[in-house]
Amino acid sequence: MTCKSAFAALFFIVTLAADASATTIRTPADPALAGASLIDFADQTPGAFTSRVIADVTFTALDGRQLWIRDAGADPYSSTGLNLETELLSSAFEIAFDSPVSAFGMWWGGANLDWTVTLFNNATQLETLTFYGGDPRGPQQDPALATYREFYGATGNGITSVRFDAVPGYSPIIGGLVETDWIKIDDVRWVTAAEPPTSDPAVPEPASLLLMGSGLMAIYSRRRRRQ
Ligand SMILES: [Ca+2]
Repeated sequence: MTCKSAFAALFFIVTLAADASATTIRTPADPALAGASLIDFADQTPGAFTSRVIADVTFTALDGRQLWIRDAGADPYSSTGLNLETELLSSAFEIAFDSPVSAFGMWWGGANLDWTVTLFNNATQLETLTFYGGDPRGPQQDPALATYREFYGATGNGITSVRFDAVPGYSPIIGGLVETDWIKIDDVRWVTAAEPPTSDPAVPEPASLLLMGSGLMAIYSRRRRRQ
């Protein structure tokens, strides 16, 4: 093993240990959401706002516009009673968690557009996903098959915030190009990430892998000196 390839292998092992990629969640029954905390907005004061803290979660409009909490009455979408809405007001917003989470999810109702969903661990971007709307050709391929009451969420390695950006697109329902989207979010669920284990010998941490790596390097250079 050359010095260079030893370093490459070590880098690969450390990267592998530190990274776990995100997956999309499509049902509140997903095992990743077992024991999740829940916000159903039922105890909230209705109204428009730019930022609001509920339990350990902060909801913020990011485009200088506003979000709503309100009850639009019986509808064919996903919400029950009070819920969070963008109502053509906001094309970008953020959900931030006080403590890193391993998974989150929510009812995602009435989306016409696709939304780009970016997961962050503080300033580090973890993953970018798409929550599909009903109108553009999303995974349903046929708008007639879109339910407009989807459940969407994701798992991730220590998610501290999630940014949602509407992807402008043609809406056959609205009959033109739309840049903002009226979505209704309810029953926001999240699971606080477990503290990383400190003394589990079965799962080597990046630090111990580094030590292991430097051991390999020591053996390598001793062998080299002998030659
Ligand atoms: Ca509700």
